[in-house]
Amino acid sequence: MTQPTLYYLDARARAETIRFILKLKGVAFNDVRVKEIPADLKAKTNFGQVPFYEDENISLSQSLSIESYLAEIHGLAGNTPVERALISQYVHATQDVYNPYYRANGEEANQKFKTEIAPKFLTRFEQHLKAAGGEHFVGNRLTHADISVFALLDYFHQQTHNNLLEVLAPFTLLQKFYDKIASIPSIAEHIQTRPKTRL
Ligand SMILES: N[C@@H](CCC(=O)N[C@@H](CS)C(=O)NCC(=O)O)C(=O)O
Repeated sequence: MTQPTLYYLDARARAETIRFILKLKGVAFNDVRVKEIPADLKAKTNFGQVPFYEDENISLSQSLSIESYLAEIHGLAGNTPVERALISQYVHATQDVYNPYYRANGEEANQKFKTEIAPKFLTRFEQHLKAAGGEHFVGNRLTHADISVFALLDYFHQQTHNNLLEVLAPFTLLQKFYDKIASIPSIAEHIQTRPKTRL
């Protein structure tokens, strides 16, 4: 069996949840990181963008589609339509946090992100986690929703140049949730050994 290949920039950003899922499940993969997307890679992706994922069954673009596909084949998807819908809701909500951050251009936009946008979503994430029992967002086991929110919190942890960690300070339940998943050996090892990148 050939190893899957994930193509992305040399960054965490839109690829890190995919990497976390693969690492969590012990799937060996080629983690191809490019500085710029070369023309031959652009041509073979489905929309000219990365992340782009290939295995023996599929060539897939769109980060959330790749995550959902991997969640499905590695037992992190929901068991029922309701679970699947709730997982999708949390996964999409993370994008409503990342996207304004990626687009924040200048100090004013950055401050708005840190004082309004991020706290608004983190408050809701924490409330939902508490209502669900404090361990998992959906059901009573680890799912794609947990890995997705975990990856978002991890992103905040790594944005040291912008001190995003301070934004997480009031959210003690989310911090506990982060620490628990970060201590899973395969996840901890990935965090320790992955390339240190700005984004
Ligand atoms: N919605 C897409 C967005 C992908 C995306 O914007 N990728 C950027 C890198 S982060 C890219 O490939 N940009 C090059 C381009 O669009 O030409 C996803 O989530 O995968």
